[in-house]
Amino acid sequence: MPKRALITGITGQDGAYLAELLLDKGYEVHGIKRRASMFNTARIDHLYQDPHQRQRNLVLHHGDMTDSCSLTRIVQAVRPDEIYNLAAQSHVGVSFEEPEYTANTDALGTLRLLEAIRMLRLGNRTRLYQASTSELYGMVQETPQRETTPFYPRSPYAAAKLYAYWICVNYREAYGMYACNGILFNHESPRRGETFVTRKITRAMARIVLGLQDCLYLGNLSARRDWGHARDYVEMQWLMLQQEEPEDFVIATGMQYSVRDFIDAAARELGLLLCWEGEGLHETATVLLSTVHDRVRPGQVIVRVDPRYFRPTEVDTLLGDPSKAARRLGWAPRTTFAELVAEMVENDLKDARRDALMEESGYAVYACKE
Ligand code: NDP
Ligand code: GDR
Repeated sequence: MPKRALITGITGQDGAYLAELLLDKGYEVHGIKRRASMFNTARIDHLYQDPHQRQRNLVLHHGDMTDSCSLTRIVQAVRPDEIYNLAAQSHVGVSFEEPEYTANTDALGTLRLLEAIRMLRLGNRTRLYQASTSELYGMVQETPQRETTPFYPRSPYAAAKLYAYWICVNYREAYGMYACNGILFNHESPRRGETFVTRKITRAMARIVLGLQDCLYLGNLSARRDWGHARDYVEMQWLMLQQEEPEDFVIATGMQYSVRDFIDAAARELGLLLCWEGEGLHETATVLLSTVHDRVRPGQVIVRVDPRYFRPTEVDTLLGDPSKAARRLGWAPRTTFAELVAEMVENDLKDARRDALMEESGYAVYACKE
């Protein structure tokens, strides 16, 4: 019998990479998608299997982390060997605007899953991976951050994820459940949501060089993050559940860059050299040299600051120490920062070229800007 996995958040960035990985490993994969007014499976459409086929190894179920009934029903029907709890309202900025919904989904949603496993007496069979986060460290108490570094959450998102972290530890200790926290630092990819800062940058800059957009507006340019590739990080999610004993692990690259560094790296990929001027709200990036794209002229301001993107409380700096994962799981990230930026830029340039072609052919293209 193939192993059976259930992925909450299968339609998200990590869910899509993890589904690919598990299918490659011969798993029967079940995923929870929520009802939306339009199709919301773009990231996994390439894995789609006709629900009318009898033999399928990818099955999607309607459910929601805010709805115990659906979660219990799905866990009961699937009886998974492994659950990967990736579903979340995962945007830190948005969590200040929707704090209650974020807590309901990210904190209580995790409790609902654990309770489903417990009530259905699946504790001996089902292993749970919880998508914990470097945001738990928030106002950092130690650098680099490791498994033992104290937490100090700085947003409703991080506070909700703190509850989820501890409820997993508690169910592990109280009921002997196999539940692990992966404390993952930021990880990105061409599948990253368009409103997270890396994707916002690569998408906007690709559109700028093709003349589809003039300027990119951002918040805190000095924030520093430890950015890895999502494809590398989902391997670690799987590896964690293959250990004899459940444990928590930090997953990171051990390298740190600022938002400004990310912009410069994306600019280089596009053949632009930028000049940074001004401070705070008045900081800008101007094109100094443009080697390949005639739509961008030297002197054009392509990055400005908009305070709308500042957060009431910010996480200024995060840098992970992945040495426990390296030692115990033999894990190391494969993709460098430069390779990550290059892959994201290439993907967004392809999309922007398609939009430019559509416009030239007389079709209106409406692209959302953050
Ligand atoms: P995404 O935002 O790309 O995906 C989130 C997924 O959760 C989507 O499938 C989304 O569905 C689903 N979802 C949201 N709310 C609900 C709900 N109420 N019920 C059911 N499903 C819901 O996140 P990532 O893939 O980037 O991250 C995966 C997990 O890892 C998240 O829990 C995130 O908080 C955590 N994490 C992410 C890091 C990162 O850098 N990417 C780092 C550390 C932790 P839909 O597609 O319909 O919106
Ligand atoms: P983060 O990612 O908050 O670290 O959470 P995000 O890309 O949103 O922000 C990173 C940093 O960039 C700054 N920033 C901006 N951010 C956004 N989104 N938009 C902007 O315009 C902008 N300008 C500057 C932010 O202030 C921040 O400092 C991500 C999510 O995936 C979480 O779910 C996950 O838990 C953590 O990573 C680890």
